[in-house]
Amino acid sequence: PMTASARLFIGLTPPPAVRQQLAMARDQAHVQFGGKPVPADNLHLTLAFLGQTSLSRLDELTRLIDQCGFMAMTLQLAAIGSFSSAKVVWAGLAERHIALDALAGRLRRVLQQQDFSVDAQGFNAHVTLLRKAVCPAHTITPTIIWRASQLSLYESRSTPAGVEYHILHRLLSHQ
Ligand code: 2AM
Repeated sequence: PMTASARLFIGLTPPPAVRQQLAMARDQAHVQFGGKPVPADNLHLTLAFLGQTSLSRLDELTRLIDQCGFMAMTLQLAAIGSFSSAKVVWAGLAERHIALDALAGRLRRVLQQQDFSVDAQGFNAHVTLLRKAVCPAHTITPTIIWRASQLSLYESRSTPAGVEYHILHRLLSHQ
């Protein structure tokens, strides 16, 4: 029989207050750069993109996430930039974040070891704010302080109304 699959990725989920600040930064960027604003509900920071994955591996994936040693961390988003090739405008970190890079590295390594497909392009921390837009130069935005305490396994679904993300599993860290 055919096993169902889904488009999956793992990311950090902002708490409501941070989501709201990201939405404000998005709106400001939209005024400046145009494009298509990402719905507030969809704002997140991807750690690893798996793509189409068999749902028969969901339990395995859940366990792997629970065992990746996730600890809450504080992120400071202070830059607006873009990937001109992908035509997305994003909010990015003020500076490199060792714990975040380490978390993404651990996740990606263990996913690869377990034969999940992980995007080949390296980890590049960003929160996509606009699609079909570019910004000509990096700019600075009022700093958004994000206490990141939720790691989520997301399913991305295409619907006629646009992309919807569904959280299939979440790991919370309080410390
Ligand atoms: P983006 O926001 O920069 O487009 C769901 O699509 C999430 O997975 C988004 O954060 C998206 O990044 C990311 N994503 C989609 N396709 C990807 C790919 N091939 N490689 C890496 N990340 C990808």
